[in-house]
Amino acid sequence: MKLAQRDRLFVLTGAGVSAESGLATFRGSGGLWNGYRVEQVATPEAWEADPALVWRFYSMRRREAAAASPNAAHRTLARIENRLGDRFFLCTQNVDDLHERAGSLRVHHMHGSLFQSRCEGCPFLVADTACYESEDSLPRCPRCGSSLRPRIVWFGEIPLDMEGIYRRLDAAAALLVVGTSGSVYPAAGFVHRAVALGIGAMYIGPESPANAEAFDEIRLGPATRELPRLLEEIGAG
Ligand code: BJW
Repeated sequence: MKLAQRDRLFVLTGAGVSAESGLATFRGSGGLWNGYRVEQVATPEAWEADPALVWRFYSMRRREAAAASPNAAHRTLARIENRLGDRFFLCTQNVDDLHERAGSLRVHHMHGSLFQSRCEGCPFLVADTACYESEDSLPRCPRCGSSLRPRIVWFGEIPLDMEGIYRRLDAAAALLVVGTSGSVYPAAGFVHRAVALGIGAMYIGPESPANAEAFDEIRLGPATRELPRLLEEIGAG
């Protein structure tokens, strides 16, 4: 991947980028939680049926993410951003904060943030690192009294700021996708949009994603190995 002096880079990351920090991916082995698939706990229907179960799931995720550290893949993306400045944009499907802790500044969490909660009845949004483990400890909105839920985009909900995402993608000269199965939309469709606009697209990860056919180049390998190699190649202008 070569970038000319004014070229912009759009990066999309998924669970694979945090795998080497010890955080489980969704669809790999170990991707189950207490026998539940992600589709069973990451939906508005699950929340409606059993908020305590959903909060236990996200409480566990908060604990695990807080205990994890950024890895060489997160750090390399921060170094690429450091070289490119505002020609760099990182859109992550991940809800952990490892990109920020590695030093990335221009990060957009399209599927929400693990360490935020929001009210389901009013616009109240709050930073929240607490764990809610039992039925009688579930949090309520201090403004209107409705239930507070994790600020996560579940299946059937619209990812955050799609307009801003597409504006950044359309302005890019290259799309780099790292560590995602290419099976969850709309993120899985970014590469098709890039192809239609003539934007070069590269994938990095240990196995081919479901949308592999759309990429110009696929580099098979763990992100902690392949991203530092890529950094050496990028002429950041
Ligand atoms: C490594 C590695 C290493 C391992 N180095 N790599 C039918 C057709 C098309 C679409 C739909 C459909 N039916 C329903 C839909 C829509 C639906 C969808 O896509 N469903 C599919 C299951 C078919 N999507 C939605 O509902 C979305 N909303 C939507 O579409 O709204 C409509 C709309 C959109 C746009 C504009 C207007 C309207 C919402 C999706 C929300 C996803 N939410 C989740 C859970 C919440 C977050 C959380 O709890 O963390 O987000 S699901 C889960 O999947 C999570 C992830 O962000 C997301 C993607 O997962 P990811 O990153 O791909 O992880 P894995 O585990 O699948 O893959 C890991 C990868 O890492 C693998 O490839 C490994 O090889 C790799 N890897 N080690 C690099 N060391």
